[in-house]
Amino acid sequence: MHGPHAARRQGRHGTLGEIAALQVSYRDEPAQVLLERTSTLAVLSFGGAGAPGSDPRHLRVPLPLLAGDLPRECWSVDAEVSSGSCGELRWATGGGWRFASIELDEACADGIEAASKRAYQLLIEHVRASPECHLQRVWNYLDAINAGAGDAERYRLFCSGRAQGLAAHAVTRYPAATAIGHHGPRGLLQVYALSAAEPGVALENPRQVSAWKYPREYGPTAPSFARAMRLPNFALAISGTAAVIGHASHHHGDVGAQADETFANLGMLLERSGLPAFDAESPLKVYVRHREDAPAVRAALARHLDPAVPCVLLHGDICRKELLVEIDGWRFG
Ligand code: 3EB
Repeated sequence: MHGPHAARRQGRHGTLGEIAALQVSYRDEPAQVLLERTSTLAVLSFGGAGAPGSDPRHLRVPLPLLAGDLPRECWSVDAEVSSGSCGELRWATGGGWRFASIELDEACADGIEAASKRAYQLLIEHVRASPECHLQRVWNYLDAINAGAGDAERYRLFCSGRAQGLAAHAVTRYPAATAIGHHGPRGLLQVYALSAAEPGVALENPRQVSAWKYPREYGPTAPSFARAMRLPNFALAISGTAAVIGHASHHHGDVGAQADETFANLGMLLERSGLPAFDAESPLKVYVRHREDAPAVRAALARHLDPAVPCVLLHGDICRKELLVEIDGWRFG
């Protein structure tokens, strides 16, 4: 076995023998070319255009790129990958890692709350029954995320459904997560996840109240996620991070200042993990609410990041109306 992260497997304790190296990168190759490789665990094609692929490893994410960035994210493992599907759930596994995705049509699932509950029940059921039974990281994309007033806001309903789905399986150790609004097909709920054969270690941010402890003003059900997850290969999987200090959103109407605050939050997560700054092996996804904010966001990235850090800017809505930018990503190495 070889690859840049291979040495990690000899790691700090003896239980990591089955976890192969995992790499995540943004790519220009057609999905077909990436999927030909048996080491490819997942391919996420941004923009969502085209027919759904037949390969369970391929997911079309309905968030458009904001010009110029590489159109696909590829997860590859230092192992042979197998894949399949079972109803609405599609999966791939190799090297102690598992990619699982579910797409539901809310119209067939009695609305966003019921659809979210169902997605999480199916996801947890599948992951728990597999050798890669430790859920590490989940992405959630739903449309019209900020539609609905007060507690009827769709994001809040999503949070309630997610919590019910997790509670149905008595999940109390939350994964790292992202929840973003898409402008794609109406009623499409997309949930995809990474799980592993070994547990990760969840990490919180001392600058922020833990999401599951958010006060009542943000909705009847606090969001069920950890700020980051130290994966069993010691990489850090970072949740969607925005300009939230304590539990409050800061810098209303100022996307540049929100991006700066987001980097302060990201910096704290790195510091708490004992990890150096983001580098060429730290792919980041930057979600931007308004297309016209892209230049200001790029300027903020240039202020905070080494130019070697791989970034993609995606057009998507952040789960609180006043938040204009959110960043998630990985720090390997
Ligand atoms: C925040 O800090 C911003 O509901 O899964 C970030 C990451 C946010 C994940 C989720 C929400 C979620 O609360 C919003």
